[in-house]
Amino acid sequence: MKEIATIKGIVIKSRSKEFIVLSGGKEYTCAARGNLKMKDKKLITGDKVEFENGVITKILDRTTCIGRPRVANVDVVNIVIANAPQPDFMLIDKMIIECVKSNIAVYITVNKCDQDKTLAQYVLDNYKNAVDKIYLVSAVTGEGVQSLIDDLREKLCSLAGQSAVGKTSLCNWIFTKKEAVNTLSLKTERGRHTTTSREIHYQDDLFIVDTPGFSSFDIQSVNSYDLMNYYKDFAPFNGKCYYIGCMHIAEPDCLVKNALSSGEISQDRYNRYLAIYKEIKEYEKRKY
Ligand SMILES: Nc1nc2c(ncn2[C@@H]2O[C@H](COP(=O)(O)OP(=O)(O)OP(=O)(O)O)[C@@H](O)[C@H]2O)c(=O)[nH]1
Ligand SMILES: [Mg+2]
Ligand SMILES: [Zn+2]
Repeated sequence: MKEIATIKGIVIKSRSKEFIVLSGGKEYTCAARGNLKMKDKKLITGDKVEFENGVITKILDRTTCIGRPRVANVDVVNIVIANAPQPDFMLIDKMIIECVKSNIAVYITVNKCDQDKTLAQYVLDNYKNAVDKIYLVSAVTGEGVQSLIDDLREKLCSLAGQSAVGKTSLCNWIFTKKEAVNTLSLKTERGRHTTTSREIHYQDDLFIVDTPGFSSFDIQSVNSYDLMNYYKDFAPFNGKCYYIGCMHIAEPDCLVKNALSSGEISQDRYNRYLAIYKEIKEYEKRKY
């Protein structure tokens, strides 16, 4: 009897009922065994799998997985922002919270720096202690992209962010050195070629997932009393305020609030912390 070899690989994209699995540098088109299509353990891009004869038989345990972008085993989430469309910093802060909570490294890449540099300065001033790395790039001129590439080697990186910030353009530049050609629709501020699926692009030791843009983010799984722990910029102060268990809200002698006046913590980031805290509190009130 002929033996069937089980091979391990990673799902790089899916289309309807087909999954493309990368293994040993080759791509295999596979179907999934019925029980791998159930809602709670549905196969997604980034999943490491076992397959045999074109059928995926097993999903290996995921190291990481956040709700948005929904990609498994990501090492780095790279939040892409641009001067247009205007950044939604509440959305960005929520993404950072979710990544820190899930132990995923988080970078911010300010794209379209060929157009404008004020956003770049804002991000450097307000996010230097909040995320792991910040890159200032242009997917049109290619400026700044090489240092991003150098930091992404041997990691699975998922791009994330609002529609039309240039995630696909950045991918195009990284993998083909060709600039983006599609134009921004003025009416919707969305690219005309808006991405609809999550796909891993790869070359040598670079693995980057292009994802569809989004404009809302759910952090209902975060507890209000844990929230401060997902702010890396608060880390030097957490647990050191006058009140044991200070959440840096209305408590007196709070080191985080003191750090606002010295500029060590960004006032804007802190204001959004209060707003997000309030949102979570309201959600918790409705729930219990
Ligand atoms: N000036 C300038 N325009 C850019 C740059 N990067 C992207 N664009 C333009 O921005 C628009 C949107 O780019 P996309 O790459 O489609 O954006 P996206 O983030 O993939 O959008 P979704 O797939 O909808 O999430 C296009 O018109 C691009 O040509 C850049 O660095 N500079
Ligand atoms: Mg896109
Ligand atoms: Zn405090």
